[in-house]
Amino acid sequence: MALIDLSKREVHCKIVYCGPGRCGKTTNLLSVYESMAEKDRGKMLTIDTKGDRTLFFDLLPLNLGTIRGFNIRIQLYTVPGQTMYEATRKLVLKGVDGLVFVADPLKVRRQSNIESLDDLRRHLQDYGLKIEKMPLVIQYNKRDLADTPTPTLTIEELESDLNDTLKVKTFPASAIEGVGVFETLQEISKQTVRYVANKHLLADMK
Ligand SMILES: Nc1nc2c(ncn2[C@@H]2O[C@H](COP(=O)(O)OP(=O)(O)OP(=O)(O)O)[C@@H](O)[C@H]2O)c(=O)[nH]1
Ligand SMILES: [Mg+2]
Repeated sequence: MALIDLSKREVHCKIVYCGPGRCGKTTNLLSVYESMAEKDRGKMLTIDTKGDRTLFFDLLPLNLGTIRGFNIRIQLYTVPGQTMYEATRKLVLKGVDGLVFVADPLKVRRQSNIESLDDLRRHLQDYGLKIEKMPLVIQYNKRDLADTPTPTLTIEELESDLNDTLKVKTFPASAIEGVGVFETLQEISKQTVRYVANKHLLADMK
């Protein structure tokens, strides 16, 4: 998917937001869409949605400005989190350059987070990719619920469930309030552009 167009001096990268159903992937993209200036964002495409459940994917193209004279163009995707849409998730992951794993803090979703991360690892493997080698950040979403009676997991519990071995950068967030959304995007964009640039540099040297 990643493409470096030397004639247009453009870098194109694909970043996919993953995570269990209802963790807040679509809400992240909506928050990014609302906070970006019109000139830097394309149309947000929401392909096949029932209520607030994504059945296929969301797509938001962004222009993140220039790095060393290259225009950085990023496409943000979300997968459908519901377990039964496994085949679609795999399809959306094809050609991924960077990943955001959005974790749900609800205690009842503890196992769903773990299974969703395993599902992601497996799909990447099928595409010949190792999760440990990919640009990846974890977002601990819905932190606003920690101040409510809703039973939620602590950051420490989520860390131990999801990031014990990966040890990637993590961001507390409340996508619905627009908190932590930009920080998550900024870090994954930085990692992804570096990864794509290195990959092309190595390919050129072969
Ligand atoms: N309290 C709270 N609710 C949130 C937050 N982010 C999302 N939600 C709510 O969680 C529900 C699911 O959010 P979505 O963004 O549709 O979740 P999704 O991950 O795209 O779900 P699927 O498309 O089914 O995979 C919605 O009702 C959102 O309003 C958050 O930070 N805090
Ligand atoms: Mg969705």
